[in-house]
Amino acid sequence: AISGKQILQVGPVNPTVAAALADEFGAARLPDGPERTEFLQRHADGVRVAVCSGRFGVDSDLMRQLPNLEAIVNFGVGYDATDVAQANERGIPISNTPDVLTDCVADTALALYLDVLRQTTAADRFVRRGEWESTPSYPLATRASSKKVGILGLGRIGKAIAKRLEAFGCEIHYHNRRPVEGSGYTYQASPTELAEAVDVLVIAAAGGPETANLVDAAVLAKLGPEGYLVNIARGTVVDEEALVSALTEGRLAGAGLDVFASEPHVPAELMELENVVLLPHVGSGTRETRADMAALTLENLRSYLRDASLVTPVG
Ligand code: 8YV
Repeated sequence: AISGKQILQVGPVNPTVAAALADEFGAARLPDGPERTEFLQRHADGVRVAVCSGRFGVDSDLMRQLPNLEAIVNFGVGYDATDVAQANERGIPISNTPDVLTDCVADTALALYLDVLRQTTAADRFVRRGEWESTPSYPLATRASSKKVGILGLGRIGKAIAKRLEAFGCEIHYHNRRPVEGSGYTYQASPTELAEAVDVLVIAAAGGPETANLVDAAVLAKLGPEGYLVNIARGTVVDEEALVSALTEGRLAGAGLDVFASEPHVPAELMELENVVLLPHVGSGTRETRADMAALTLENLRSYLRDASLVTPVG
């Protein structure tokens, strides 16, 4: 049987998960900074299960230092901070938390979509600055209903976003590794073709090496000066430098961003722009969904400790 000390918490995790790891399992926590080396020298061989979250995964260096690692339990649906290739090579299964967060992440995408087109937070700032008193009307925004919207990555979250946008009368196009049978939406063969066909591009693709910089300068150019970008997936899917240039030079109408290339860093140029909505990676951030994600994370851990099976393994 696996004992508490053989479970390693990597990075900060959700408070419910952290409390269970410490109190129920007596798990160890990987220290940050200089103590990490000593900790690993002493304990690395004993680690059999790693629990991680968000941008603190089991990266290639750490995984190499854990020769007896058997499983990785990830809080969150995305696990791109973990070296999946090395895990696959070594036969180390990974679990994530799909489905339970789909609705909240899709809701966040819609919040960004509506905000960036209708300028709600920018208009709120206008009121708070007291400008309404002196300026009779706020500049006109862009219609959000009945737009052509492209979904990059028509998985669980992409479909939930598309379904919400259908209620706004939007025409849905998408690009995905493979066309999705029976979706009823228009498939575009590449991100460039998708961007060319739509008014708004919504990114819902998984992160990791396969999707890095999928939305590059060429894709943004096709979206054009009237086009908008919404990203609730991973910052790495977008060439962030190209995005910042397009926005600062007026080659894109606006962007709603929940994710960034190297969080929590947000490019300073974006802070100045009224047509950009910036969120601190809160896509799944509701009490209800985080509780469900915590429960599913712990279910995976308990299941692995019981019989070496994961409830929601990836891939
Ligand atoms: C984070 C997310 O995991 O599920 C994902 O992939 O990006 C989020 O839900 C969460 O913020 C914890 O870091």
